[in-house]
Amino acid sequence: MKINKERLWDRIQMLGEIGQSTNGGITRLAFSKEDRKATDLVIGWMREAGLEVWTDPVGNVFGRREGTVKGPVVLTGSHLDTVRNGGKFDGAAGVLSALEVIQTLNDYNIETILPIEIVIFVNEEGSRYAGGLMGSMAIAGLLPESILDEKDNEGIPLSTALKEFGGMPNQIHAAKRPGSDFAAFYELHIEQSQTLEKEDKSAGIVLGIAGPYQMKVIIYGRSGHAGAVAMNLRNDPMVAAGIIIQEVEKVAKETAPTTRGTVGYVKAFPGGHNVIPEKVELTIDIRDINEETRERVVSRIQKTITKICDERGLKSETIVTQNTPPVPVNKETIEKMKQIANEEKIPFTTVTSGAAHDAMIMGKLCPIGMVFIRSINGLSHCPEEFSTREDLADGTQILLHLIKDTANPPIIE
Ligand code: HGY
Ligand code: MN
Ligand code: MN
Repeated sequence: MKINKERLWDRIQMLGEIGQSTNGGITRLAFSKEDRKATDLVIGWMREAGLEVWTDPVGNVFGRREGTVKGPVVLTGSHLDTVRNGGKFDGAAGVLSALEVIQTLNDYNIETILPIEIVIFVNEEGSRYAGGLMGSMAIAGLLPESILDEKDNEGIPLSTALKEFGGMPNQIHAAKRPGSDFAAFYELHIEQSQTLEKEDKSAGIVLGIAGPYQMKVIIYGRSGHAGAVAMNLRNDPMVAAGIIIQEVEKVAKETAPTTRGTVGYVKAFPGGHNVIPEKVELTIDIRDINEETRERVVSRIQKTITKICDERGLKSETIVTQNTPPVPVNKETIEKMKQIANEEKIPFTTVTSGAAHDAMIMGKLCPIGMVFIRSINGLSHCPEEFSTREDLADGTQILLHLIKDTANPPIIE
């Protein structure tokens, strides 16, 4: 049984046109019109595949293929929202490979005992509204009510954007589903790093997912004239931000090969070339596959922030926007995936994921599995993000058998 790699590849290309800018970068921010357009395109394909389709109150879309019994579902999928100026494979590959699995089972007239559902999680990236992993957090019942008041750069509250997208902001807790609904959750995703390329393998079997700890730090200083205020009279938050940014890199480099520290966003207020800023806002993203290591890094950086601000007569405020612990994949699923890859003669290796995924949250409800496909030059979250049609087909072939076998559990007489 082989998936239809041309159909899958054509869909990736069609979807990749939505939100694409002239430089080839894709911007499909959560709940935007581009996000809506991409979601509607996939809903149309889901319906063509005979799936029963519905949307939950936070905007997650589900497509269901019945089994021969009313049992727990095998859930599979990913996200369609992107970062700003991102690529066409991050998230989309997981949604469309899941759909390809359904179409292939249909093409071969294969029934399964358990039902299968595809999911499109909303706001995985947290690029427009801080946090991310929103759709899976809602399903797991972990979404804080406060997220509705989050504002984007234009000052639009998430609740307004969600309503326009077709969600129901006043019923977000109704998106919660019990773990008993699910037999397992499987996600195909691009690797977004270079292990598979360096080892010349098309597929990666994920052993565990590093957990992101993200915070927004606001440093308050004293604004003033860039020419008039003498250097020794300044309380300049921008200089403090610069020292903190260097410290994030230094601590991450010194700690462990799996530790990551990133400052992806800095914003000065009022932001004039001849004005000492009144305040500076920056985001800090710390990750590691080991939670204790990650906690150590976070606490070192928080101490540095306090020390630098005290020394320079500044005030600071830290808001934690995401704190998801690292998640291991269970051994049984890993062995099953290895067996499938060997049977399908697909070159694979085992990897850990530095990037976060909805599978981390779903791992609180049911067993999870992730299959990675090779990212050319390890690039992602940029227009150069690329995976080949063959690698996408190989990863989907593993996903196909993983889903089929899980949805056809051995009947115990
Ligand atoms: O940030 C991440 O790891 C994911 O791309 N949202
Ligand atoms: Mn991403
Ligand atoms: Mn992703």
